[in-house]
Amino acid sequence: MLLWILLSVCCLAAAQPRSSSYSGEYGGGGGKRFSQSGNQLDGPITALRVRANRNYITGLQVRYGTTWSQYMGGSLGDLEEIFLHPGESIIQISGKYSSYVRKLIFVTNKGRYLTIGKDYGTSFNGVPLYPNTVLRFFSGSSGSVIDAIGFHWDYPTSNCVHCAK
Ligand code: MMA
Repeated sequence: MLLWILLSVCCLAAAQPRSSSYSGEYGGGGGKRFSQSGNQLDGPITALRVRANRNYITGLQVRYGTTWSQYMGGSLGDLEEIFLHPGESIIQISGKYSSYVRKLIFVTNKGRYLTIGKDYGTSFNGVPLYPNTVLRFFSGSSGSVIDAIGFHWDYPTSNCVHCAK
């Protein structure tokens, strides 16, 4: 009986469609590690602030729902702000890296391409493994620039799960 229960639980779990995947990490080994996993509770990604100077992606801040994450990186270069449209999600991030992140190209499910940074280094294409999944949060390492970056994909989330309704 116990074996039968265990077997059914295992088979049910195995039959669940998978949805989570990870792309990365792209960049070098410097900086301090960060993960925005907990920011998902504020809602889906709705805007980005990306800073770049003539060589590197120097800073990153991500808006989850209506709440901006902590700013990662340094103050060199210019800050660019990108707002997504309602229902728009990031479905691919390509770019270049060497010991640091050099270039990021955000591609959305509405066919927009948002590019920032320099064409130098090794190319990467970060895409989700499973259909209909989108960028849910970033992780990586930063110091005075963004040293490395990784992308976490899953089904789109709805709104803030811990805000008062
Ligand atoms: C800091 C430090 C390093 C990191 C660089 C670039 C200037 O040094 O955090 O570990 O590699 O910034 O982000």
